[in-house]
Amino acid sequence: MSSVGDAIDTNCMTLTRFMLTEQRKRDDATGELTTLLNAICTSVKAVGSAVRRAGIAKLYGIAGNTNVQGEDQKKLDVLANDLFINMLRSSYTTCLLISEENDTVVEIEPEKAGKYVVAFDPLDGSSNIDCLVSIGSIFAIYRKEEINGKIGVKSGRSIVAAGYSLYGSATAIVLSIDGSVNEFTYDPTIGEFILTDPNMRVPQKGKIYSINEGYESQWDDVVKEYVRSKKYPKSGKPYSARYVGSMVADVHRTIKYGGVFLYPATSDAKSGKLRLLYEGNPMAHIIEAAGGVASNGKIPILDIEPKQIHERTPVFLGSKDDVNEILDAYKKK
Ligand code: P6P
Repeated sequence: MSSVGDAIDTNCMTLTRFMLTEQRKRDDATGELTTLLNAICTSVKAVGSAVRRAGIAKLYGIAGNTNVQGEDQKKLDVLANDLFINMLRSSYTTCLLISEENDTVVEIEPEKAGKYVVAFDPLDGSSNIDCLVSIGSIFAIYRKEEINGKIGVKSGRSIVAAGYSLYGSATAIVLSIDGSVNEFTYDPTIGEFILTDPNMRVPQKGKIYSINEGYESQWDDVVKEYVRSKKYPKSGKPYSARYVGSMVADVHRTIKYGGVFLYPATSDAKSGKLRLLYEGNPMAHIIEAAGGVASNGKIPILDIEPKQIHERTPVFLGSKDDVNEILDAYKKK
């Protein structure tokens, strides 16, 4: 530890050091991914600062327009989206960007193009912004592939790295890369993300279920019976119910404590609400790397081959035993 006690760890493992160490492990590494992740870190620091100042800087409220999802764009949504696009474009590491806030893909000009496709939700859970509930940014970095003569992604299996930032009681980034999941917490005194939870693992089984019970009347029978069995177990104690309504917060808790997060199809939303490329896939990549399961109810989310950039998918993710209990119920149907 440093000579000045615990005040400053003079050998702290920063996200940048972590990425450089990971980069050195691969002979084919060019440093582009490290540069790309540094650009994402800059975006996250800036978004985090805006989120924490929103009330003072009058950034609450809507920007007065709607996004492709038909949702009111909050001022912070627009700010976060501009930050991510500008930082990613100027990193010279991306060739195509897919944002929840943009109707169509953002093609990077050839002189700035790199080898990655990045899909992101710049500020997820923004309906929670004005009431100070945790929100986050979600991203997936895909190897670019040529599909029918155009740059695209075949499935979540093309993901090289994925992560989310959580603007909660602290600002943290959780990153899955090379089969491991690590949490870095932002230290504003030195302006760096510090490794705080190395090699995160989802508990094999949990005691929490997380779903918006307001839609119970719209669930299929499997989901209805599963949730009922957690509330009225044949033996043992009932599960706890926890639902923030901000995917990043609900998934982060699920990784830390175990259990299951469900956003199933409903009679109103036949494919569920969550988007595949920049919500389902990145979270599935993280959950699988941490030893959990992430499925659409039939197949692993990462195996889904997208047909269009904003398509949605049902999401069942979390502890292996808990998610497999739901999948087994679907198989018996
Ligand atoms: P509902 C936030 O708007 C979001 O996209 C996810 O972060 C969250 O998991 C989900 O929607 C909440 O949706 O229908 O429960 O409000």
